[in-house]
Amino acid sequence: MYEPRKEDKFSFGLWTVANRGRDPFGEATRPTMSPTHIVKKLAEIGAWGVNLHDNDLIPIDASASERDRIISDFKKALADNGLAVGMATTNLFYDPVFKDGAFTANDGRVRSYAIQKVMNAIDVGAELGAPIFVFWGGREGTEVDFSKDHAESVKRTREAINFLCNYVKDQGYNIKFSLEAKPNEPRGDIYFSTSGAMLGFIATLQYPEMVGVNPEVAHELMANLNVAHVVGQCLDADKLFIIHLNGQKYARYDQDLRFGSEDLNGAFSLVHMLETHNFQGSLEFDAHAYRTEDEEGVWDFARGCMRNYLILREKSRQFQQDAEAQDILKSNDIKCDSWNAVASGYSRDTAEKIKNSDYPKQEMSERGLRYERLDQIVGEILMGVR
Ligand code: GLT
Ligand code: MN
Repeated sequence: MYEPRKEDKFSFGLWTVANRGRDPFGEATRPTMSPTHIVKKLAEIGAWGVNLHDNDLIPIDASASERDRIISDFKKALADNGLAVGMATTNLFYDPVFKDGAFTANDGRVRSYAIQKVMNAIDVGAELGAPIFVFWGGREGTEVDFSKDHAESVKRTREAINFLCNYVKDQGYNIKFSLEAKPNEPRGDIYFSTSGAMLGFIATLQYPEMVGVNPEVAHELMANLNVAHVVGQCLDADKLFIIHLNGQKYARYDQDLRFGSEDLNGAFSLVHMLETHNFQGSLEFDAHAYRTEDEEGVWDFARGCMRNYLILREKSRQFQQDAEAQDILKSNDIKCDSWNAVASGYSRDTAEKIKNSDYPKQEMSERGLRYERLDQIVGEILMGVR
């Protein structure tokens, strides 16, 4: 029942399972893993796809012939193992040249180099059949707030994304862009700190229909937000292209823990939203194994992410079939003619009618909603006693 299948569309970044356990206070605890080995292992454990940055696969200083050889080996591994590429992206944060940002660097040459690097990465993504190309601007931001004009930074980001949308169209690629928000880390403050900020920005672009978002659990929690609510707004806007799943404790550094290992209620609410809205995009795990693990622990981690999602999906179904829980939800869903009129659009007549209506304010105020019971039911489902 909890075995991943291709149609679940689970994927992992090369950078996630290849994470070597390095942190700001300590060296790597695991050896490197080759991309082709990762592809083989991911297929073995039942993932559908793999995600990558340009430099997860191709070293930043590779020659053209090295690049071609690496891509052809990787394509062969994908074909041999029946794995898809869920998304591709550009590393615009690791190299020292991006120390003050890529599209928002004060140095126009850095901004132009970033455009060049992204176009090359888009070419790689297109060659590998990636339907989505992600932008995560880890270095776009400041520590010193008066070092940049923040309105100018937004404008420069728009100029970059508009240019790159045109590049994709010009090349005839079948690729859409997805913007990923994070409030801070590695910069003191990162621009477009939440998925909500990204949604507002997308509406100002030349081709808004080409651009969506991929909220990440940990990033929204770092901003003290509710991920299920965030996902609700993205779904409503038809902008949830993919999602980055992981685990995170509130108010900490970016932990990127195994999905479902923290905040079980939050993870349940998120899965419940995705499942009840029949989300069709890929479910991408952007997390890594604890620093204590060897390679076997990495695959335990990866299996655990998928298994936890599938368990929570099953729990969501159980909740949807729980007569008592559904009864509580139904008893709170009270239909009202005035609201039906509001929902069907404004008319002077409706406005007049509503102004002249009497609503049973006291009864509405006094009615208990039974959310205590509802939450207990879900808790018992999650704890496995119901
Ligand atoms: C980086 C970051 C992730 C982004 C990746 C895409 S890289 O590890 O923490 O959230 O999704 O650039
Ligand atoms: Mn991510």
